[in-house]
This record gives sequence, C-alpha cells and structure tokens, in this order.
Amino acid sequence: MKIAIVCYPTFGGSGVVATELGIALAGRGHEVHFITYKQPVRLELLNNNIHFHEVHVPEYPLFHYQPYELALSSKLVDTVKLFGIELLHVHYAIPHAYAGYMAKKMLQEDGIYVPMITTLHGTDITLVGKHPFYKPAVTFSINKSDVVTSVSENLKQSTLKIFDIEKDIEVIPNFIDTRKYSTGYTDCQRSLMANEDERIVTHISNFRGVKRIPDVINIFYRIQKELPAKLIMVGEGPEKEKAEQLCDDLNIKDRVVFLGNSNEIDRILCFSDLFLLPSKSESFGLAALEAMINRVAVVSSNTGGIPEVNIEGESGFLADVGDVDEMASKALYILKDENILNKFKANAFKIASKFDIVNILPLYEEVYEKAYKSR
Ligand code: GMT
Repeated sequence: MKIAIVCYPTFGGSGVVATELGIALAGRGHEVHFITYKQPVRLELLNNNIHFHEVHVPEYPLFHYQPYELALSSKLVDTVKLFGIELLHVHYAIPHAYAGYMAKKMLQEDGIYVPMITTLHGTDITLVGKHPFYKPAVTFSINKSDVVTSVSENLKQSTLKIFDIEKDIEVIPNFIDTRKYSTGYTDCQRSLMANEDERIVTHISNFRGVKRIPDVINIFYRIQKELPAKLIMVGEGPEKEKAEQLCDDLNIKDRVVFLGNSNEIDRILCFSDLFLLPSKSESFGLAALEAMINRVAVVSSNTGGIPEVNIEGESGFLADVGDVDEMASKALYILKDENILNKFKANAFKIASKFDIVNILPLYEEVYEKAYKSR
C-alpha cells in the first residue's frame, strides 16, 4: 500500500514508534511517506519505499500562533494527490488526527477517499488531550477516525473513561526489532563509563515533569550509598538543570553522567544493569522496553501501561508513584547479587522479545486492510 505517516519527528515515544513502523512497513514492500515538520530522528535512510515530505509553516506577523494544522492538512492533500496515497496513519491525536480529518474531507470534495488510522500514544489523551480547551476537538477527531488504535490496554481504558468515544479502540502494543539484539551488542564499551566493580543504572527520557526526574536521582542516591554505582542520564528537557543541581546538592555529581540526547541508546543500554522509570504517568513505557531488549532489568512505577511491559518479579519490580524508598530497595535487591541480576536481565530480554515487530506489524497491516476495505 501507499501509506502516509504523520508523526512528531523528535526524540521520544510516539515519533520513534511511527518511524520504526514506517521503516518496517517499507521493508515489507509498502511505500511509506513521512509527513512532518522535520526529518524524524530515527529516519536515516530514504529510499524508493521511504519518502519524507517536510511541512513548512510560513511565518506571518499577524499570527501569534502559526497555523501548523492548516499547513499539515494542505501538505497531506497535496501528497495524497501527487503520490496516490491510499491511507493516512496519524500518530498522536493532537493535532494530527484533526489535521488528517480535514485533509480527508478536502480530498472527498475531489472524489478521493483516503481512510485515516489514528494511533493514541499517551499524553495526547492523559495529559494534553483531556484539557477542556482541547477535549471537544480531540473527541471529534478520534470519533471521525476510520480506525483507532492505542498502544496499551490501559491507555484504551483511560481514553474510554475520559472521552465520549463511539468507536472501537484496538490495542496494538509498541514493538521492538529483536533481530538487532539476538546475539547481544558486539561493540559494548562498558569500561568507558564505569569501573569493573560498579553497577550501571540508566534513565532515558525527555526530562519532563511527568518523568519524575528527582525520583530517579533520589533512588540512585540510595543505591550508591549501598554499593558502587554510576547513573547515566540520557535525554534533554525542562527538568535537566534542576536534576544536575540536585546531584550537586546530594554530592553525587561525580557518579552521575548527563549525556544529552542520543541516537545510539543501544550503545548505552548494552552496558547498563538497571533502568529506572518512576514516571507519574506512562501509557506504555517504550524506553523500558528498549532497555529490556538490551537485557537491562527495570524498576518502575506501577502506573498506566507500564505493568503490561515490566512484569513484577520477572523483568524487574514496580512500586507506587513517588515511593522512592521501595524502588531503591527493589533496585538494591536486583543489583546486590550477580546471580539475581543475571536472572532479571535474562527475563527482561525474554519478555521484551514478545513485543517483536514480527508479531506486531501484521496487526497494523490488518487494520490498514480493514480501513481500506471500508472506504
Ligand atoms: O514519553 C513521552 O513523554 C513522549 C510521549 C510521546 O507521545 O511521544 O510518549 C508516549 O508515547 C510512547 C510511545 O507510544 C509511550 O511509550 C509513552 O509511555 C508515552 N508517554 C506517556 O504516556 C507519558
């Protein structure tokens, strides 16, 4: 099929899922067109089956807010016409589902019918979308999608609770390409980061309030009091400076490395022992899944869709949001004993393997077919 994928091009959840999905679809022979305001960070190779179309928003001083939705829906209309696109798949409801629906209606005026699949990712529902200022438009665009998918059962239930939804929501979990990891990372340079006797704890996120970055630091603070350890913090975002300050205040600056954004998280995860994800809310926790496939145990909060990914007592442990003592004690249980650690690492890999893209991709292809046939 000829598929247009609309997503955020930035680091982090929904954009990464959309990009990896598009690349995998192209590998299966579909023609994939990414439409967004910048080339997605994980989209390196463009070829016959992978195209990128940039949405430009001309600045005009009259506008306090530049109308991105308008530019996006126009770009969608043009691209559909030019390339004979058969299906729109929009990731993250705001504003993509809204712009997608407008494009669909404009195309109908010319006798072109293109179905739209909307994938809900998390904050588009739980944080941003439910705000009264957005809620009517988000409800409308979800209900007007031809197929709606959500990345976890928990997110589906939250969506049904928060919005007045008339459509079925199909759960298609996020995925990972296990072929990249089946033999482990061959170029893993652990010695660059820590001494032999140190455990390596990692956190990767967009450093927003929802990730509870101070909890990450406070959990690590308790860990390093009991055993030699390093904390690697990967990502950029509004909470980063405060986190650096907190490390200074707690006198652990020399044990914490802030690496900024990285396109090579596997290079970091390959030598990590434990991943911390104490988020306030998390519809899925893709970062935890990426850690697990790299054989990293996970200690997380038990919120949202995380329990569907991090399995209590197997790949790691879960605790109530904010319970840093419990998370630290569970982390120490895993880290203190080499045998226990290795057991959790192996389990993490095994559980993550169930989310292999080979199992998930056909589910998307099925909904595409369903939407296409219902035109
Ligand atoms: O984690 C973020 O804040 C980024 C956000 C996004 O939409 O890009 O991530 C959401 O989507 C990811 C991919 O489906 C999920 O793995 C994350 O759990 C989800 N984030 C939240 O729900 C906070």
